[in-house]
Amino acid sequence: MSTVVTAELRARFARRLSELYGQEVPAYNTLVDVSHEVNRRVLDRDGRAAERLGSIDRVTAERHGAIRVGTPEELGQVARIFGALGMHPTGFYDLRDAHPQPIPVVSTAFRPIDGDELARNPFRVFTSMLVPQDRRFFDEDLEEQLTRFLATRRLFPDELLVLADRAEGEGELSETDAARFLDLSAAAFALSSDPVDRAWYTELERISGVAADIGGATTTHINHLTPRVLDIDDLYAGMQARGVQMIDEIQGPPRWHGPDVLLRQTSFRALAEPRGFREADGAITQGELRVRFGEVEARGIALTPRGRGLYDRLVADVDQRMADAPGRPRQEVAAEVWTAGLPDSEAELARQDLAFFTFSPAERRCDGTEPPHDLADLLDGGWLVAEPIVYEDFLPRSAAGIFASNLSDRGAMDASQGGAPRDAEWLSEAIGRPVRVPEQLYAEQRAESLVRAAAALGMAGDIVIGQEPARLSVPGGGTR
Ligand code: OOG
Ligand code: NI
Repeated sequence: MSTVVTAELRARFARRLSELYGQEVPAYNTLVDVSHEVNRRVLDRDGRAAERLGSIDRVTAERHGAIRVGTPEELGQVARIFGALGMHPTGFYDLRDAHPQPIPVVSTAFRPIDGDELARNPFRVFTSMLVPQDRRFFDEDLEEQLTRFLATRRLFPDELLVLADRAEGEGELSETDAARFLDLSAAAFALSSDPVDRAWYTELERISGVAADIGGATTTHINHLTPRVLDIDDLYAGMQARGVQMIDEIQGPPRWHGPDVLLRQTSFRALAEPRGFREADGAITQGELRVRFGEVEARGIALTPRGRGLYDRLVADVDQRMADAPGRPRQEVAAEVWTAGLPDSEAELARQDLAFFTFSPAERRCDGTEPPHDLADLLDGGWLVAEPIVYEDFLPRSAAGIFASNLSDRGAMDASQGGAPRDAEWLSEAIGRPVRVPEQLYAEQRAESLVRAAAALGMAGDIVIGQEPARLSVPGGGTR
């Protein structure tokens, strides 16, 4: 009897969610259509260069989703379901201190972590967990009510969790079990027809629309599914031309003449969807909620900690200029700041250790000289060729911006109160699984390629980047 291995199960799950979301939110299908048109156009225009950051097959199939849960127990169950799909918690994002709009959640992303798995299917899910213990958002009374409400609900049936554990343990499921797993998991992320308690939902909404979406109902749901495009500015214009109202700006780095780095994202506002409500007198009425939206993204090269430091300084510089002289579009100011501050070629990003690449020996270089040991010298001397490593993760500020753009008001927050401390270690412990550090994953991928390259060049000893032997993982990898 044939079986379904992890990568295939992940690909099927991604397709299944895509079908589901397309039925629930038809504007998503428009977004996917326009994305495909844009990608085809870029491929025609740029030829092979269009596939520099991923094959067209990978990019066309590529999606990320987002879900939101209420407690560490729920997040632990989510981790088991995604574990079955070869998706591991990666990165820690604290959106409670996000600028300019704090959101009462901490987040991680479940994703494949090795190159082969990413190439087979890179599906990832940005997953947020409410922090009812944070006094800046919730008082003691509301924390207690939320905790009680969340403790009584079950988001995922036992049968699903048992199948998930089997899939993760064995690395595969039988066709029958796989079909059942997909039915149950898709159902768990579909918009439920259970009525929402109006008074409870409204009370939470006063604090935060996100708190209401997470803690105001007995179920969870996928709240967006994001295709990847090769030209997000083209897509933005195309969606507006079709009459879809997009948020004001593209989040993340600006459009500029240099290489794409990190992640650029934009979205359209949540659409009204019919939902049942339970009124104070017990009557069930029909109403609507706006919680689910569409988002699209363009991915660039992953930055090293040094490159990320530079990126963060450029963002701060743009903020400062916008504050000093408001009125110009942010993207325009950012493009100027970028042009002045960031090297505009892959070669320079690699030489200055600002972005992550893998390296392989250049084809012909047999003039009898000894290769140097420093990476920049090896690149200058034409010993190595560099291939960019794609950024597979998220940006906290863009994430908070995406959340915020879909809230109808800013909610209430008392900054003078203490916030409950949360970090990657806390999260690892709470869900009983290691939360991977993205920069470490990229650094390992780079280091492996350098070890192979050094061997192929017959070098004794390591290739060094600046002063650091490449084998070391990044200093202060951080969890941003
Ligand atoms: C998640 C928002 C963040 C992204 O792509 O940065 C996100 C949410 O709305 O639950 O998905
Ligand atoms: Ni997203």
